[in-house]
Parts: sequence; structure tokens; C-alpha cells
Amino acid sequence: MKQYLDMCRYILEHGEDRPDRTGTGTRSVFGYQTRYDLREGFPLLTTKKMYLRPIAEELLWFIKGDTNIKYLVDRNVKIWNEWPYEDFKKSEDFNGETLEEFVEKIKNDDEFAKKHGNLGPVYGAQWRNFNNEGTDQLVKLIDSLKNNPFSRRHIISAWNPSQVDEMALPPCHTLMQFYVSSDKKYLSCQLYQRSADTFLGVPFNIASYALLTCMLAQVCGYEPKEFIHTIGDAHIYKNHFDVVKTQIEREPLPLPHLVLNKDIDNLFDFKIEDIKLEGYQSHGPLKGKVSV
Ligand code: THF
Repeated sequence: MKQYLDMCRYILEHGEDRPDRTGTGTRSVFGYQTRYDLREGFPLLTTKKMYLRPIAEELLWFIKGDTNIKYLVDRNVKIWNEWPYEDFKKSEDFNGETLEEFVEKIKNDDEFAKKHGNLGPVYGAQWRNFNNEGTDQLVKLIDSLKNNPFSRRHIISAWNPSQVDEMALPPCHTLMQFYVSSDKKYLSCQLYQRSADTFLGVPFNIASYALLTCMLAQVCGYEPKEFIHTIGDAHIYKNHFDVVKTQIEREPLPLPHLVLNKDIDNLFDFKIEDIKLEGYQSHGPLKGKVSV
């Protein structure tokens, strides 16, 4: 995934230093596009150790239309915990609990999870029930991919201006569009991401949309072709500069292969056991703090 390392290098060399909402500070460029050919292997970053499981669990959670972190917490996926915790800290129920104690309560207390684990109408809600008005964008997309392959409207929008204020975090991946090749053999996906945390988030985002493309291709009778990642504000947080510099010195390794359970022909039937990765080799882990 030389494309990813090139993007990191480009941001470090050409980006502008600017303040951001989280207070950490970033170096950022506006407008950057990378393309990943899914026929060459599955684009899970090899220049640091990654795991597909949390990425796949998060995607299954979106697909279910779920917006409560309990589903992720029960599966030991930690990537969304910080945001409801920040809201909890501001609530009247807060008694000085640490993030770990908060997560334990989400796991063990259903009432507490209901009250404090919800992120608002984020991805899952918009994908499956846009604006809480019953439009299931995912079901409509699958129908149009199967029955009207050359449509230019194979779109799912997570960006809902009338509900962004109710979300714990407005969606970073705002809109995706799909494209079927003229021979009806291949499916491609382009994502427009308004804001991208290049070190922590982007490797997750690439793998997540690549996985969704492969799953949709299988259930609609296509083969996955390309994932095109178009980014608005592509940034590297200041506290990630050192790990990013270490990473761009590393040589990418051959890409792994995704193996989906071939018997699944309905997107909503996929379970975590149906999603496997073969031949993943990587460099060692690189850690960075997430800005909230
Ligand atoms: N906010 C910020 N600042 N960065 C993001 O990447 C991000 N997201 C989602 C929402 N807000 C964001 C959440 N996705 C990690 C990965 C993805 C996230 C959030 C955090 C993360 O910390 N990854 C670590 C640990 C992984 C683990 O615990 O398994 C890593 O080393 O990869 C972007 O969509």
C-alpha cells in the first residue's frame, strides 16, 4: 500500500499546520485521492500490525443499523468508547468513573448501556433508516446494484444535515457511491470522507469500505474491482508525527487475501465467522493516541 505511505509523506511535506476541534493540532491538506485495486489483494495496511476483526465487527454493527456501543463493547471492540464517555462525563450520572469503569458498566448493565451507550443517529441509523423516516438506503442500494447496474445513483449518504447536531460525532465517511463495470463483471466503490485521521482512522476506513465492497459484490453477483478513497481534510495529528515518520520508512509487504463464506447471498446474513483473512504479514505495531 504504497499509495497510503505516499499520502502520509505528501501531508507531512505539503500540509499546513492548523488547529482543530480536539485541540491536538494537525498538519492537513485539502483534497486527496487514493485508489486500491481489490484484485491485487485486500488493502489491510502491512506497514503496521492491524487486525481485521474490530473493523469487520464495526461494519457488521453499521449494517445492522445499530448505534449503541454495547454491541462493540460486548465484542471487545474499543474504537468508539471515547465519544459516549465524553458525553457521560457531562451527565448528572457521572461519579468520577474512569473510561474502563464506564465500559464495564456498558457491558454489565443494560439500562446504563441504553442510557449512555448511544451515539445518536450515526452511520447505522442513516444507512438503514435515513432521518428516522424509514428509508433503508442499504436495501435500496442492493436492489439497484442487482436490477439497474448502470445507474449513476448507487449512493448511500450518512450525512444528514437535519440530524448532525444529535450525533456524538458527525460522520467522517459522508457518502459512498458504487459503479458496475460495462461487462457487469466488477463492482467498484468510491467514498467521500470529509475528514480523515490519517494515522489511526484511515487504515480502518480503507479496510472497512473494501470489505463492504467485497460483501456487496458477492451478494449482488459481481467481483470486487476498485476502492477509491477521496478525502476532504486529510490530516496527521501532531502527536502522530513520529510514528508516521517511522512508518514511511517501512517497506510494504504483499497484501493478504479476504475469504468470505461463499454460501452467503444476503448481506444481512454475514456473521463475523464468515469473514476471514489469509496470508496477512505485517511490520510490528505502532501506537498512537486518539483525539476526541
Ligand atoms: N476520531 C479520530 N480522532 N480519529 C479517528 O480515526 C476516528 N474514527 C472514528 C471516529 N472518530 C475518529 C472511530 N474510529 C481507532 C481506530 C478507529 C477509530 C477510532 C480509534 C484506534 O484507536 N485504533 C488503534 C487501536 C485499535 C484497537 O483498539 O483495536 C490502532 O492502533 O489502530 C475514524 O473513522
